[in-house]
Amino acid sequence: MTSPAVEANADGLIGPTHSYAGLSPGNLASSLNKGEASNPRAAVLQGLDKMKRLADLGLPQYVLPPHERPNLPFLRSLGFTGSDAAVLEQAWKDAPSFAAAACSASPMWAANAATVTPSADAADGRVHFTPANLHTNLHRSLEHRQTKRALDALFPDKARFAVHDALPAVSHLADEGAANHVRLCAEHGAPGVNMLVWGRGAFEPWADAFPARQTHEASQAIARNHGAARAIFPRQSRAAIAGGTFHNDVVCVGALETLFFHELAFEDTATTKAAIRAAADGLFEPQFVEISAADLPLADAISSYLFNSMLVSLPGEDRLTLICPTETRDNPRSHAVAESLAASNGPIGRVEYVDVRQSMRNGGGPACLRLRVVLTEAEQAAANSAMRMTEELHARLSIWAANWYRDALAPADLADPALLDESRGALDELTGILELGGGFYPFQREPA
Ligand code: SUG
Repeated sequence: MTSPAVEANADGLIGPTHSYAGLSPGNLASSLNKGEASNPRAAVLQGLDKMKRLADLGLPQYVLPPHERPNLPFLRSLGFTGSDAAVLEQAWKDAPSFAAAACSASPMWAANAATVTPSADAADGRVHFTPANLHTNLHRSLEHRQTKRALDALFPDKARFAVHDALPAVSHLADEGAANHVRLCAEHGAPGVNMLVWGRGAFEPWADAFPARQTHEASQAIARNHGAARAIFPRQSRAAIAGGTFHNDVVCVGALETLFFHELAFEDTATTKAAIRAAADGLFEPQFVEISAADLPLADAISSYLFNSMLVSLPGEDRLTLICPTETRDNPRSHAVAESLAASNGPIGRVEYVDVRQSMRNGGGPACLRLRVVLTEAEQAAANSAMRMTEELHARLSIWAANWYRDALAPADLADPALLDESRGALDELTGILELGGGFYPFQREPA
């Protein structure tokens, strides 16, 4: 039986240490912009405006709080001791790469927070989440415990929500979360097809220049743990990874019956389509919108992030809306593809653009910033309402950000102990605003 449900979004609120540290090999924007000064205040406001835009369009929108950065517990675990300022100073002197990793605001990219299975597809009828271990990159591997805490705060009702631990943090089970998951269905509350896309096998030798961040076995383990029905496991194309496609969501996005993707997204497109059709048999007819490399070379797809868009079904509209980054509009080829979609009679009826430039310069487009969570009305009612974006929360967080966030951050500023104090001050206030509960952040807890 189908229960009415919507696809809600939970976006990562961008943290006060947002910076360009070149931490992600294979993510071309991250490498290209290494060492540039950032603007954390503009970044968080861009993210907040995107959240409000989606809420205004009628989709439930939630806020996932930033993590504590610089990550002092991580630096202390490496043997740095003394006052917080002394730890920071020594770490930057003796282990600058670890210090940089400890400062990254990367939890903003909530598409990598977890893989989600809606209750309509889960064997036990609950919504399942597995925080991604993000094993491939040091800075991102520091996220999953706090991510679990945030998901527990947002979805506290254990009768309706199951928040698992991340998979064991080993290369064999490297997992990047929902960035490699696409769900297709007739309507959100109906049974869906779960595509879990992977880049390499757990025991496959991998000597390519850029890492494959998701293993087949990690995807399979998540589907098993969630009791996910109709799970299929297409392989990401090696050529796409070599070209800078560090997650499948850089070249592919889906919603309802529609899969919108680049010709080079999958290792074997024909087999992938056949697997989707077979899994969808009797439920819905999949619609494939495939863009050829002749119309849009892979390099343009990656630099403009056409596919890292949010493909959403808006209340009262028959066709889907594609919410692209402004970089898509600025790239003539991507812009032409986007506009021709809207002009056609296909499943995508409208294209809109959002400015998330601060995040884009680290390889994070509109789709990277959000975790999709299909929720029934009862599940929405069971979520933490203080974390739901409203007109009031948007206003309050905009003022909060203006009070706490810097409007310029050079790489050397990450070592400034005053930034640690500002960051903790901001997070302490946020804990109250979002009703996250006592001891949500490590700095709020008694030392062990
Ligand atoms: O994991 N960038 C992120 C971007 C994640 C985008 N997410 C999705 N495609 N879903 C990453 O590569 C760069 C940080 C730096 O270089 O400072 C970074 O972590």
